[in-house]
Amino acid sequence: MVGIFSLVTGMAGPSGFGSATTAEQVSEGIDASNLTAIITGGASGIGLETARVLALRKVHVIIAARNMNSAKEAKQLILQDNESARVDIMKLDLCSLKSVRSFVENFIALGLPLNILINNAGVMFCPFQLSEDGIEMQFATNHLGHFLLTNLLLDKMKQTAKATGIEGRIINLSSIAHTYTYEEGVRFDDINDQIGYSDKKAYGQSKLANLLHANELSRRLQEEGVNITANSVHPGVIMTPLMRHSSFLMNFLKMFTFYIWKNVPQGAATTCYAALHPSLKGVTGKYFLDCNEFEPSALASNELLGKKLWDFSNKLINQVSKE
Ligand SMILES: NC(=O)c1ccc[n+]([C@@H]2O[C@H](COP(=O)([O-])OP(=O)(O)OC[C@H]3O[C@@H](n4cnc5c(N)ncnc54)[C@H](OP(=O)(O)O)[C@@H]3O)[C@@H](O)[C@H]2O)c1
Ligand SMILES: *C1O[C@H](CO)[C@@H](O)[C@H](O)[C@H]1NC(C)=O
Ligand SMILES: *[C@@H]1O[C@H](CO)[C@@H](O)[C@H](O)[C@H]1NC(C)=O
Ligand SMILES: *[C@@H]1O[C@H](CO)[C@@H](O)[C@H](O)[C@H]1NC(C)=O
Ligand SMILES: *[C@@H]1O[C@H](CO)[C@@H](O)[C@H](O)[C@H]1NC(C)=O
Repeated sequence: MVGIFSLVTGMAGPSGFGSATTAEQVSEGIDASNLTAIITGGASGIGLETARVLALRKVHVIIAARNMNSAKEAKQLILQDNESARVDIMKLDLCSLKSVRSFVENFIALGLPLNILINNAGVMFCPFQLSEDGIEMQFATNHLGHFLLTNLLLDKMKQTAKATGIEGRIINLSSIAHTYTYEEGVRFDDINDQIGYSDKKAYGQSKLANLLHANELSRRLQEEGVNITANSVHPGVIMTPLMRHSSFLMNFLKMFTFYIWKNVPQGAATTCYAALHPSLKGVTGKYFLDCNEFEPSALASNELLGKKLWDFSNKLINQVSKE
């Protein structure tokens, strides 16, 4: 209830920020000129605003996008503010494990450090569809592609954290929708079942997977004693191209729930808070909403489920790679 109250009123929470805070406000005064960040899906919506504000704080930003034309436009837009801003664009299609692997090869070849990874790209409520690897599209894009991407970039992030003494940060764009999933949380035995497919629950399942993944990764990194944190965020409810499969429903809902909707600069705030704010030093395995820590669902906090998802994801990737 407190959550809803502060969401509607924009009242700040314990962090000093709230639902009305923008990405620029949350990162004000931060000099991040020593940091390099990858933002998946950084060519539109919340990801683009995140890229713009990180670049404003002098981060070297890599926009990883599947559509290189929108990525070029995104870069132009950021350069309009400051033509010396450090922005690069690279091709990444998260629903293809092959594309994930070649993105990582190309990135490693640049010889850049990597401090921040923002797993932001996503699709929502699409009709049943299989990825080129034969995996249900929302799970493949929102979770599995990011799972492989994160694992392949982890060594680079560890090297960077060690060499620079600067904490690495991994941020997963989850969603409040993680609470609306299939009964068992993740349908390990029926991940590709078309008959029982629900476009809404499959989205919730993929967003639950994002949370479980960040939590399990956080545990593993702590165990290893690595200076990298992994957290999840719910950005708020924001009208973006994400709603393309549900624009009628969303515009209808918005008429009654306009008071909980955010604009894009507000939508990118929690991501930028998790990526840059000094008060989150050492904080890991947490879930943030409106720039404040929040309790996720019981399923999302279930360690066994997190471990099971980790093994399941690895098995899927190995299967695809053998075919
Ligand atoms: N907006 C909300 O209310 C809301 C609420 C909760 C959580 N979120 C989460 O926030 C994140 C960003 O969403 P958004 O609202 O900013 O939506 P958006 O504008 O549609 O951004 C998503 C980005 O992901 C990219 N993408 C989709 N599939 C991809 C793939 N296979 N490979 C590479 N990139 C891909 C899209 O590129 P294309 O343009 O090529 O499709 C787009 O740039 C998502 O993870 C979403 O689940 C959003
Ligand atoms: C979330 O983070 C984990 C690493 O913690 C990654 O493997 C997982 O797939 C990510 N998903 C997204 C899109 O946030
Ligand atoms: C960036 O790194 C240089 C060299 O290590 C250091 O002198 C400088 O203080 C750092 N800048 C910030 C803002 O941390
Ligand atoms: C423009 O960006 C560069 C690189 O991040 C930075 O060094 C410079 O201070 C920025 N200029 C302004 C006016 O912010
Ligand atoms: C980890 O990173 C933080 C923040 O950058 C830094 O203050 C701390 O000294 C680092 N710890 C180690 C063990 O390198």
